[in-house]
Amino acid sequence: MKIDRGTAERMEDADERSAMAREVREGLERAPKELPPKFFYDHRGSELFERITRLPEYYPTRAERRILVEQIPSVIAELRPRTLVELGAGSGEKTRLILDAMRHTGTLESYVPIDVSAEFLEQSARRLRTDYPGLRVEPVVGDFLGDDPLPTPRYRPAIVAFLGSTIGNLSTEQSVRLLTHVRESLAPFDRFLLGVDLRKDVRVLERAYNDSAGVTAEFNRNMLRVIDRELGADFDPDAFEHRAFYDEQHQRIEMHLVARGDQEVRIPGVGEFVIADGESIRTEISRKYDRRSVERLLDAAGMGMERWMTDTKGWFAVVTAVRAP
Ligand code: SAH
Ligand code: AVI
Repeated sequence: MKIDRGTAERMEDADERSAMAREVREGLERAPKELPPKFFYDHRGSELFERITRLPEYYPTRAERRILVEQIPSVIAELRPRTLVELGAGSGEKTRLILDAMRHTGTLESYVPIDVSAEFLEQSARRLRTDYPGLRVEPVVGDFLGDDPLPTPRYRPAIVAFLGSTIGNLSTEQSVRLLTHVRESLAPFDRFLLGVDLRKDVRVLERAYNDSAGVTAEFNRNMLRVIDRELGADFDPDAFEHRAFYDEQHQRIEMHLVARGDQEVRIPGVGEFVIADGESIRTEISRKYDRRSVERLLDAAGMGMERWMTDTKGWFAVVTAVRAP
């Protein structure tokens, strides 16, 4: 992970590209084919995600925001944190509710947003520096699934936040590994703040990933545009159909890109691939949780849940957790 005390920078382009080439090759050689969701997020992908958060069908952002508005002031008043570290920060819009509460208690000193979307991260960091004079904003461009430990908070107590149910986009192994890194970064008075989307009526879930304006479909196809640009591949994104459905057995949404007609794709330095008519590439899973499954996950990473906070419909939860003794 690359720490930049001032401006976010891209990783060395060559390193970044060869890591991407390896992951794309592995994913397309797998049966069924699968690509990691982090490849959605170039600047356009981050903007498309922001549009998703405002769609009438996509309830998670609004539900989480409501919980934070109502509950975060008391959490912050109790913990009096000086640093906020945030995984997959994105635009940092909801984060402002936490920063405002920290400013209100007079403890706000440092904010460390971590994200793969370099340009977008820097843009939101600039806005935050303007809006929170005196706040140290220290963005880190990088993959939170990498081997590096998470950045050490400059001032404690600290909160490490992972909002938006981005955890749901990870496999169980990836989640436990990442949360173990989170636990290792926590001191006894620090807290982990996690946002998770909850299980609910399948129709509500499926609508959220199949919006009528087609923004989620564009977000999904954006992954192929990113691979075309970064690796010189020749995917035709419009030759792939967006498909999203709820898998009851695994309690998760799956998002796929389904080939319309046989697709032959050349990726320089990676290989040539045929995606047959009707064959799909899985681009994302989005797990849905209940209280027990979150407790189990935290427990597996050596953390214990403290607070469980939900919206009135019980559609989303924000939890605080502490390092187990
Ligand atoms: N936290 C925001 C954004 C969620 S979108 C919210 O709740 O609205 C998911 C964010 O995680 C994006 O900004 C994306 O760029 C980032 N992201 C996805 N995979 C990542 C990875 N492996 N490492 C670092 N950031 C990642
Ligand atoms: C970022 N992540 C939690 C979103 C989700 O709901 O799984 C990404 C997303 N995919 C389609 N719509 C939104």
